[in-house]
Amino acid sequence: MGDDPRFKKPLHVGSPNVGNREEFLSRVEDILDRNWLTNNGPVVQEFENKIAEHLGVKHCIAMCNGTVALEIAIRALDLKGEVIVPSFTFVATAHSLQWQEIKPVFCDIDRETYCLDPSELEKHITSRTTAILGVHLFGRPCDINTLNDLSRKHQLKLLFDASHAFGCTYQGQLVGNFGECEVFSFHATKLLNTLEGGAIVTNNDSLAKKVRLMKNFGFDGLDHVVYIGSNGKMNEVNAAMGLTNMDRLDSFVETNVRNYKKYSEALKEIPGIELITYDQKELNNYHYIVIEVDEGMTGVSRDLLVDILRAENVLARRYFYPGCHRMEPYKTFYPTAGGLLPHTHQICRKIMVLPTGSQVAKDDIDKICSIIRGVVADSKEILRLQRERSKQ
Ligand code: T4K
Repeated sequence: MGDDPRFKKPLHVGSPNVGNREEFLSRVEDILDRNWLTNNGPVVQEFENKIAEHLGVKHCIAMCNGTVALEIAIRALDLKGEVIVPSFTFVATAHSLQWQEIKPVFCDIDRETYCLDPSELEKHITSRTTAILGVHLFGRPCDINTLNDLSRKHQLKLLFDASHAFGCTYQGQLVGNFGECEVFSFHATKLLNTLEGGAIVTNNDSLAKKVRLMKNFGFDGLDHVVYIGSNGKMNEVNAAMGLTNMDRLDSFVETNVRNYKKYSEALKEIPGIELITYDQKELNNYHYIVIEVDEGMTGVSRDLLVDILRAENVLARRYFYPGCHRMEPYKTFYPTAGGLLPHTHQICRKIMVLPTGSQVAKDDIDKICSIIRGVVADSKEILRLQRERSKQ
């Protein structure tokens, strides 16, 4: 295996999907000819319209990245005090709150969906709670209806970090249409990439207007500032990459589905390895190949398996280990936050994400799965021998 030339070039999780190179370069040529590079240029406007139309949402405000988009959404919604979030997410979700001195209150996740567990949520609500920030992790949407009911009951704002869920539906409607607003990341590693980028999408006219001002320093016309603002603008080249990739979106998803089926077939016979499933009644982008490793059954820990794959040039990831509450500054600020997160702890220890996307060939998947199969078989044999020996 170590000599296989294909593995000289590592297989990454997060390898970018890039559409037609010529189309992208021609768009960049146009941008340079026009000499309009940023500040709400025509390519950004076209990209925003395309995303809004695709999602069936009234407003899309493109941003420089998902983290700044989250920060601006939180600011525009006037959130304060405490906001309930999962700990099991990329740390940017928590940072976007703490950055503005809002306390992220970590709530446990549902064992099946890995999203906020609504039945755990009410125990975290205090007089200081202003919102619920759900994350549609790995493209599997939160229990949006129940979160909606809870937010209404307790008069909280509800918004979503939809970074992983572009092209996914909840009860037949595309993610992007829920809560006060939803935030996408278009980072290079996402299904739809603009190199770096993100967006706030919303059906709320006044929120959209505020967000537009806030991402441009609060300028409402020349020399006239109405809010404290930041610089969250997407530039023209990022939008050109976004438009180019939107043209290939269907083929990216088709490849992901094909890869998912291949993994599913190749992994199904391996005891203790379980590939997460996606609801067949909904659309999903299948952008994440996530497996749970049951150490009791495989005889090998998730971490050892990650290391072995790495030694074979397969760069699997332990997303989102160890959970935000065990990272700084959260573990210092909120040392008891882990007390109510049993599912978070369990899932953090078990899961890993495997490479997929348009850079991953069918043969690569066979190789990756055969490494996993081999490791599990070997460790079972070692365990058997150890047991036999201890009986002697
Ligand atoms: N909320 C959620 C739930 C998120 O997942 C994210 C981002 C955000 C919010 C914030 O959105 P942004 O502000 O980023 O737009 C990566 C990404 O940088 C990050 O965007 C993403 N989540 C997170 C899940 O993954 P790292 O620290 O793991 O990045 P890194 O450099 O280790 O790269 C990840 C993998 O991708 C590696 O295997 C290498 C591969 N890769 C990466 C890049 C940039 C490539 O093959 N080519 C590339 O160009 O965070």
